[in-house]
Amino acid sequence: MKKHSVLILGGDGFCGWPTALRFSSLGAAVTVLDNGARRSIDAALGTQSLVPIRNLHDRVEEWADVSGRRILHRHVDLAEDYPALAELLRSTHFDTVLHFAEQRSAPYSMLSTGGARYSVDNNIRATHNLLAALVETGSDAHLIHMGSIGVYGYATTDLLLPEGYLKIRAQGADQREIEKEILYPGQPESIYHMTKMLDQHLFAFYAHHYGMRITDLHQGVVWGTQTTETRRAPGLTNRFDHDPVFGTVVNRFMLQAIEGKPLSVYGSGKQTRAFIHIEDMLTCLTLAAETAPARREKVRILNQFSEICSIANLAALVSRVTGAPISHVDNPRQEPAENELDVDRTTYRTLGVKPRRFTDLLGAELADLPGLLGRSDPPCAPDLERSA
Ligand code: USQ
Repeated sequence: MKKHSVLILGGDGFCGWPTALRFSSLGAAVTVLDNGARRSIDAALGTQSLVPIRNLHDRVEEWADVSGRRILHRHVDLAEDYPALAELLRSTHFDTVLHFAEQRSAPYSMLSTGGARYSVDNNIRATHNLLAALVETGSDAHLIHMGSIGVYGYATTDLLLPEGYLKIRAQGADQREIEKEILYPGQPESIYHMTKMLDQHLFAFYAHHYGMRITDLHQGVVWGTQTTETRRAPGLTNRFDHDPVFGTVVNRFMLQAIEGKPLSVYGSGKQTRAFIHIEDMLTCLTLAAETAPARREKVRILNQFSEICSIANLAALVSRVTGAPISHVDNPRQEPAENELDVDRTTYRTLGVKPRRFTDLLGAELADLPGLLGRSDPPCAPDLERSA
């Protein structure tokens, strides 16, 4: 990554911040843009990260003190401030642009029509402004986008969900059967996931018409909190979302277990999801950046996860390790009550990524949590489950 110039959009968030630190520690020149939306949504919802996090300026200063490496940062809203984005791309050459700058909570997009409209307005405009600005400024950066496995949808299909593209057979004009490859016709269960599906079509258009090099990562639910770099000083700590809107299931279960509360399994817990630990996400992102597709190649779509598990089995595992009781609560989400899930991860396997499983990592993560709690304000998790 030395001499590599990387722009990280949404670099103050749960995935973006540790990514900025990882690329910086690998020697890349890192610039972060963020509009602070995660922090302001927390304030509006009356919640906050379990461990208070420093503002972006202070975080970056702390990283400079600890590592001797400087991360440049700017407050820019991609959806609203196209000129600022275009100006940055015009004035600075980037080899890689990592795009995390989207509203990322499915429940937030289900809370109200306001949440749904914000998710579409923000995510689609941010992605399209980015693509347009890359073209307008003549940038040849490799764009890596954080997508989602939920783009495929959670209906049981009996298919091994492919890496983005589905081979189909159809009747040709001359009656002969022809084979084609199409973008997988996903059926997202939330407006949030729908925005990631719409992103895919924008990417396909820009790769086809402008030869842009694009990688779209269909990632599972990320769990864990700290990474090698965020552990280096308290001021670098990553955010830990624990509320029912932004807190994701594994981290919520771990915290509930540590606090002696029952694990909140929604419905039967037969919903099945793909998961990846945050350190493994960083390994995958680094590999994705090192292996850009060629110009004029179709968008490269990679499924990024380590393990597939039902929520009930996940709860049983956390309960076995911690002794926490399990409670089945009414599911506040609109999602199938149960599903099966098989997902292809050939590319990362070929690139040598060894999936690490809950059984490998859960003990260490649970051991870390009391230390984090020691640094927290009393956790404030409003009971959004009822209103969600
Ligand atoms: N769930 C519970 N109890 C809880 C919280 C969640 O049973 O206390 C269940 C949900 O009903 C759902 C599953 O756990 O079936 C996963 O929920 P989640 O909140 O952990 O994750 P999700 O809403 O799917 O979204 C998260 C990220 C999103 C990312 C997605 C990857 O917030 O940004 O795109 O994971 S994926 O799910 O593979 O599409």
